[in-house]
Amino acid sequence: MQFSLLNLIRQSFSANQGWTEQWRSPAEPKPAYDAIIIGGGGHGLATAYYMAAEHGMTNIAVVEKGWIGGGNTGRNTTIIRSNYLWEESEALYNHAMGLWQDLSHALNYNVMYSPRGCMMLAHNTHDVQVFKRHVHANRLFGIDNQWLSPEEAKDVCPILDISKNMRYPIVGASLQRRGGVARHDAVAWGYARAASALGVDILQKCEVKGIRRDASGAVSGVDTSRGPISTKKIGVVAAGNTSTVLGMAGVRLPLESFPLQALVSEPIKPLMPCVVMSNTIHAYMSQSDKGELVIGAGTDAYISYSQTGGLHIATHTLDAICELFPMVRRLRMLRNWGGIVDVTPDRSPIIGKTPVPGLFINCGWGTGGFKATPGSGHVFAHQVATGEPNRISAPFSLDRFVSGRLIDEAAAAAVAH
Ligand code: FAD
Ligand code: PYC
Repeated sequence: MQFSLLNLIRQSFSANQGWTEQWRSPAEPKPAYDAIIIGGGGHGLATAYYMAAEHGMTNIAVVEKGWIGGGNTGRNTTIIRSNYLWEESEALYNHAMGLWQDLSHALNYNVMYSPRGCMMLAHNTHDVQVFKRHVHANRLFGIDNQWLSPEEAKDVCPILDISKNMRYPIVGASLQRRGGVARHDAVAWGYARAASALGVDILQKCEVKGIRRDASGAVSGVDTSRGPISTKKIGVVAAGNTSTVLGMAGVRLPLESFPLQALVSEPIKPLMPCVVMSNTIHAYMSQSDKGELVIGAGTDAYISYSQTGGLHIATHTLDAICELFPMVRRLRMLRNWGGIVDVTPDRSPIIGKTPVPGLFINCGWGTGGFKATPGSGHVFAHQVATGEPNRISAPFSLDRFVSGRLIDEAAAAAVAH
């Protein structure tokens, strides 16, 4: 091969894209699978991977209406943390945090997990009380989290403005040092390649349009845009579309859908060493390895299936960002986009059985499911493979909305719910 800069670039590009060479969607779905997972986002692909890797189920398929990672997995701002309040959530998100540590090795794919620290800013007495409560609850559970004065927060993130004459002065912050970010689409690709290597079929451009049931009412297959597929087990992991898919089996869920949006700036040299989030003013920011500042906004205030979101929400967020970090005021924004998040009444996910035998759900992650991807896939794989929840996922069953044992994490994400 001719040695030239162009060839080197080509080689390195094809090396980065190696996943396309190493797994392929089969030309046709098989007529029958032992189980299918609806939704080829990170959660669905992780579920399939763990079903194959840990439960020996390899005659399974992930059925995706678009392309893998094209939903919220490829649209989120990749913040990873486990500083939730209640023990059920601490167990779930910290299980994910544990899996993130070694995920690149486990998948043999660099998901670029970067534990650079996740800071949550307090702007008033209420924030201080809430975040200190989280710090104490987390430490009791064995999760790292610490309280910082404004000066200590600025030591960690020097571009923070901690002057006292701001509209929303910073009066303290919590910091989870193991929190951080990862490369979102690499997570989808890594799970896809590893699952495929174990025999899992990944069917892209294959939309599920109906759920078939046998005479006893149990699931017997799905109708898709590429034809019918028989199966006795279905796991639905279709964020933003869960109610539509479950509606195909006559199941109604306590979910509402909202657009959540994000934007990135033009790339600049490294200036942001950690993730900084503000619940109170609905803004958060980190810096990607490409140099772009990754900025997130709140949800729209009304239910919608739009994958954009209101412009005023992004504008408000940028006002807040400019106040928190005055030195970024002159930056231009490159792109903005939105995703549709499914939100439950207690802002915790639903993982488990449905009233239809053989039909399982994993949904309601709202604005915060990316960080959970490995843990969510791991516990849901156990649910679909064995038919029963494990110790970590059991509290998140659908029947908590009947029993009243809610897991109220309404203050869990630093964005408006
Ligand atoms: P998705 O990636 O959306 O996958 C679901 C898939 O199901 C889609 O690919 C879709 O095409 C497919 N599907 C739907 N219907 C059908 C059908 N009928 N047939 C076949 N396939 C179907 N979380 C964090 O933890 N940290 C963050 O910083 C963060 N930031 C966010 C920022 C934004 C702007 C958004 C929108 C979300 C953010 N989240 C964040 C939330 C996070 O992105 C989601 O909770 C998580 O990615 C959900 O993953 P998933 O695999 O369940 O969903
Ligand atoms: O859950 O950490 C989170 C989050 C940040 C932005 C959106 N969700």
